[in-house]
Amino acid sequence: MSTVIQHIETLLVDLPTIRPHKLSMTTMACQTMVIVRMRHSDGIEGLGEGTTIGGLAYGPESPESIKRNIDTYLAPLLIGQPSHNVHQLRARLNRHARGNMIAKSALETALLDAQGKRLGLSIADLLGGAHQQHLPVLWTLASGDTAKDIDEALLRLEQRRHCDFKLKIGANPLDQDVRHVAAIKEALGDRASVRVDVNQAWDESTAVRGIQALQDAGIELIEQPIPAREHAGLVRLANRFNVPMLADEAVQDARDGLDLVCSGFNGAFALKIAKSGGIHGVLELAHVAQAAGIGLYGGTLLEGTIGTAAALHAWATLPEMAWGTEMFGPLLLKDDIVVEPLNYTEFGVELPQGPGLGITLDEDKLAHYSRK
Ligand code: MUC
Ligand code: MG
Repeated sequence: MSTVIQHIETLLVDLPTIRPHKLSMTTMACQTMVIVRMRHSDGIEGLGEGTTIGGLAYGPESPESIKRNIDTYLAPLLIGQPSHNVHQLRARLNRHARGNMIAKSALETALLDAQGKRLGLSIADLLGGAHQQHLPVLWTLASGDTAKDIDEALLRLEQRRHCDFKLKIGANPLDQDVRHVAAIKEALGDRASVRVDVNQAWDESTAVRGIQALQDAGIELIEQPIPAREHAGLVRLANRFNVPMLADEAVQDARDGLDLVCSGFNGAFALKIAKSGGIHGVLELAHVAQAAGIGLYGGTLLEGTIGTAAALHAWATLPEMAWGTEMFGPLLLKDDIVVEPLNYTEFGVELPQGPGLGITLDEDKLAHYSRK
């Protein structure tokens, strides 16, 4: 008899951050992850994670909606189904449930983790094999204080942990943000690449002024300066400046990617498994980008170790990530719920080894941080 999906448990896990993390739409002091434990009839358990930023501040899914929608709608579509055919299960979820991409991503990770454990293969191997075992990882400076951010960057450089930095701006008046970014770039000089993420906070005319000043200050990449749906505006900005635009919220999946490419966008795409409903969806977007000559960036929604590991397996299968990755989520958290944390070393992170995700839960920590 073939193996079937028997039980799906979801847990809300709250982990404090090492410092306040300030974005244009929210300040985080804690990260809430939805952890999926999917049990199969052969006794194998697959793990997944669905995580967003700041409740409903970042996007239309909150941790609570991810959990509730998995429990109520998505899990019943999977229970009793054969475990092994991830493509069919993905299609089933997409046929019966719209949206909910983060929830679907968490479930797909759990399916792939279980299948990898079953076959004795890592997720990267299941996907055809890894091009790389070590991926570069950027750090986000977002304490809200210029001097603190400079100290943090210098420490990370000295530790050889990060040499690329992204600054979260857009919450303050433009001139203040530009002074903040320029001071950090000046302090770091050629030792580090400095990029900004505006998280949709500007209108187009503010963006024109802001990007000009940031380009003059030596900033290397401008992420999502204007609202996600303003594709035409993003294309205009990309064509107007030498400094490249990175589409993040504007590009959820392959269809968005194709639309941007066909509209003449010539910047780069931030990939996130959560935006695209999982590993297969995000790789579809990556392939559109590759065909169009668009540079890639491995993005995060500040997932913990399980979600970060899932993304690393996907990024490892890509021949090139022109802009590296920002898979630092676990480092922003004070503690972890896994036995062995990811190995951050030499300005990057090692791809976890072992079957599936290559990650084992720490049951005591999980129980401690799970919401009662
Ligand atoms: C985003 O929009 O890129 C990534 C790094 C970070 O600090 O926030 C996220 C979200
Ligand atoms: Mg972003």
